[in-house]
Amino acid sequence: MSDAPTLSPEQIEALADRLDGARLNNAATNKITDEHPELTYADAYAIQAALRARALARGEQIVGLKMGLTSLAKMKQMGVDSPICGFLTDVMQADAGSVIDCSDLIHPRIEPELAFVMKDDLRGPGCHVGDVFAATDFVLAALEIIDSRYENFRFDLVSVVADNTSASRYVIGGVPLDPRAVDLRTVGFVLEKNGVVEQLGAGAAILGNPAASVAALANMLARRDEYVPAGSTVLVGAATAAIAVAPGDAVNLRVQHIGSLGVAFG
Ligand code: OOG
Ligand code: MG
Repeated sequence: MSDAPTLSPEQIEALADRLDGARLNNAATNKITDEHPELTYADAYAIQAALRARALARGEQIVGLKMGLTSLAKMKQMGVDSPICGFLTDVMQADAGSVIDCSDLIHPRIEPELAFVMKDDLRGPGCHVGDVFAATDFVLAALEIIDSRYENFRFDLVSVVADNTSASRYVIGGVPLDPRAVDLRTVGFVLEKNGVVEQLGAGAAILGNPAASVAALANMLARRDEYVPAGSTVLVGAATAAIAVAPGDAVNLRVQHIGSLGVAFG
């Protein structure tokens, strides 16, 4: 796939309007490649940037970044083959122990992640796990609630990039961990819904090492002259497949060495 833009600025704005409307009205839309089969990554990240500009214009604050599709389990579940990134705003943050209102969402799924909280800027290209360890303040456990704005949660890579990688809500918690204190590759994840174990994982599922996901993020951003700013929360991508949630569900994640956090749906 070529990476040159194919859409005009007017088309990019119109598609961002459509996706933003779908997010604000909780109404799924058809995927962008249905009408624009030639959509490139450059187009898709331009649409994502237009969504970010709209969020900023209505007072949302950018608080972090997310990687997506960094594990084989996720790539298989969604039928795609490479990592992508998106942005996180303050309105996506939900408190551990809170109840998330499903009437604000289309078809939510939840997935187990780690969050790296950065103390220094992290810039690519050439960023590696050592740079990530040096720039990280601490790591927490995280649950990401994804909610594709596309019908039936079906998309291809460029469509999901345009949709800010399905970002919807996230919850962080547990005891802050120094990422150098343990081997993040063997850290275990247990995801339970309504007291039943639904998914099990280990850190190595995430690009071999969750810190490698943060390095990959900095290297991807560098291609667009962007970087991971100090103070950002970075979600590294799910260690397992995502599970569907509905009103009445309670989800709990336990991450070895970090502890547990939960969220419920109403
Ligand atoms: C795309 C977002 C993937 C992850 O952690 O892999 C993602 C999706 O599956 O809808 O956030
Ligand atoms: Mg995710």
